[in-house]
Amino acid sequence: MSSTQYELHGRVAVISMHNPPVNGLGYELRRGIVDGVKKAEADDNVKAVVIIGSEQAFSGGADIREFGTPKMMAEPTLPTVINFLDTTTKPVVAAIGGVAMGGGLELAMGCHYRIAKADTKVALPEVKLGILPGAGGTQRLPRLIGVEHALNLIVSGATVPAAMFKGSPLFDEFSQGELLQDALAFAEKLIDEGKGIRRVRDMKVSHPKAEAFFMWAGNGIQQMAKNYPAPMKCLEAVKASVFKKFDDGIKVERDAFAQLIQTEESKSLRHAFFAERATSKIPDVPEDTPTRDIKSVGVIGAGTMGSGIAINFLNAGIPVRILEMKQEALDRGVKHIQGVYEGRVKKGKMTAEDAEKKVALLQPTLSYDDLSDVDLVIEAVFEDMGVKQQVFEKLDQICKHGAILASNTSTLDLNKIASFTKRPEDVIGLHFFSPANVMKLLEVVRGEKTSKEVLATSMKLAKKIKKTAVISGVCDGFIGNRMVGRYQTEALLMLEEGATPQQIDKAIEKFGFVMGPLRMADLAGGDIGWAIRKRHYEEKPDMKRMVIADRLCEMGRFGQKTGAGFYKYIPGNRKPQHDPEVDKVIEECRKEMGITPRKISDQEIVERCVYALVNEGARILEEGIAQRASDIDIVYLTGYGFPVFRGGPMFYADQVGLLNVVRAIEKIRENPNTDSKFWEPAPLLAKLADEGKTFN
Ligand code: 3H9
Repeated sequence: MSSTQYELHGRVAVISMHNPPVNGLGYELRRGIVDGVKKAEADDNVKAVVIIGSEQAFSGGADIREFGTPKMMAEPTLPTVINFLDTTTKPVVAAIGGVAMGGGLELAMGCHYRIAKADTKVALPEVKLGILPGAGGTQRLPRLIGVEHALNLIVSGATVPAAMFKGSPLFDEFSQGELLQDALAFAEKLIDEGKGIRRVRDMKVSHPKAEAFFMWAGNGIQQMAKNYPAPMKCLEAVKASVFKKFDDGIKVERDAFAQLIQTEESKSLRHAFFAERATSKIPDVPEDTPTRDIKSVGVIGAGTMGSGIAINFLNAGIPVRILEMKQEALDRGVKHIQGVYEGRVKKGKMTAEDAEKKVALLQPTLSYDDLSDVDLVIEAVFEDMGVKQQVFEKLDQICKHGAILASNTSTLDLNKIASFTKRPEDVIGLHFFSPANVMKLLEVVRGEKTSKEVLATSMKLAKKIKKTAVISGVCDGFIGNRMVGRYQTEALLMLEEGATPQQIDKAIEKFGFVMGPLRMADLAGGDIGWAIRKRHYEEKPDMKRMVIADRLCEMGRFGQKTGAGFYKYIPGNRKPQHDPEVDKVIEECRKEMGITPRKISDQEIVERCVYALVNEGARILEEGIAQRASDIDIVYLTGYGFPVFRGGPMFYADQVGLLNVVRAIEKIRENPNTDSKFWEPAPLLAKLADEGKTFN
């Protein structure tokens, strides 16, 4: 089917857009719209035109896949299409339902009239892609809804319902029935009343205290935008709508668009957009794979992790039975869950009635038998194979046929865990990140025997509980923790060699991470990393010890929870404070190891930490643990605070150039304090670098 269809309905020509899934305004669609309107102009019997999309989408905006390709610039471009509408003689009505976003909303604003379903999702979300509306949105929206509202919407990229603009000329009418029929009736009325074209560009726009308003708004935006140039450009363009003539304002917008689309930030954000959507695609699990109904969930363990996991399902309206061994621990978990909901009510994020309904879905229990009929069980018990064995053997005995048995393990061998049951095909890893009710990432660990049905069900469920699910194969630490282990190791080695915790964290945070590696270790709990290290020391007796970190743990310094780790903490305050005690420990350890401290540059800190992620990521990719490089990026963007404006470690490496990454890695390898085996460039990285290729 071609991208547009042209049909006559009496005196009205209807151009319907068909470019699934979201009517992205790609070249063919743009061409079809212009051809359709030209045809209508040439037909004396046609008195008005309606442009309509599908039920799901009027249009999701410019086709982002075309960005950076010749098709994007092929005429008619979107600005040309919209300019063209301004030159026509017959009224053009946009009939809007589903979503009208970005270029889609700009197309609608380029039409002379608009009728919409009240629940249409409306947005100019370009800023989230590191750009600004580039087809007149910054000039037309202020004319239709006022400067302040328009600036808010453009800078935030927020999606709001069309009904919010009732009473403004953004929508002339709201359709109560069938959209096309209502649009046709609206167009007929226009014709009957002799209403001609009405161009948004001719409307007035002003603000009573424009200078002061933009100054004030600019200060706020500047602070919020930090590493992103787009929000300030949005402000400049909206400001131009007030202070400049329409065409000059459009020029400001076009120039900014042309600049922003070339930035690393925009490339990274666009990469993240597609990467996030790619994660759900599993090459050997077709989209029509049957799934199981998950109507009830059991969670084993009511600690921070277990109760956080439970909240996800309660939020989605799925009843949860939460199990603990002791009443006291169970009560603590339930109290924690109630507290989270109370907090949401206090913050005005939900009503007390809603919160009550959610909590009512929770059934605390001390008996495994209460899990016999749930559709999915997730265990969040102590990270120890022996403990997991007991839990899974028990689950195998009591759970009904067809129940999915999931482990929240973050490092242990899922295949081994599955082998404790007689139904390994029903066993899967669902690795939530702490706090589990807040963090978006869910690593879905596919065991050797996990069935496709169980995998497809888990991915569907992840969507329902609003997680970004990434598939990982089985290995120690899966994707995220396996990589972070290497990253943390480099940070600890640099402590030995001469850096301070403050310097390391500052350099990594300047690079854009939400938190440096040592602050992160203090937040996660030093004991967790220590337990993993001790297991590794046992498995590989000749491996290098992390002397400083081990010493701090031996002193009971487990980070925030004990008030001291790599930093010290004042009770009730999470802000890390420099601790001279730590300096002393570091100095002692260096002496014991015979290391003379040297000055370490911020560049070295960033390269060693980030390229450790890249090198391990390349191995993970080559081993097939991750399905694609962009999945690794999503793990890091959503679970580990990697700067979104850098697109994730693998995308960042692509931008630096893999040959440059290899050269830097070879240099790091010359340092005798590093693990020279690890710092051999991963074969895949070396190969891609050689061939001048990229990961993504
Ligand atoms: C723009 O308009 C610039 C202009 O100002 C100026 C131009 C000169 N293009 O999210 P979903 C794909 S910039 C291409 O899972 P949902 C998406 O990749 C644009 N593809 O569905 C996925 O593909 P696949 C401003 C797009 O129902 C599929 O559609 N607009 C586009 O949860 C389904 O997506 C935006 O930023 C696109 N524009 O949500 C809107 N949009 O199946 C971005 C989607 O192969 N889009 N796809 O994985 C969205 O926010 C959501 O997709 C939307 C639907 C709300 C529309």
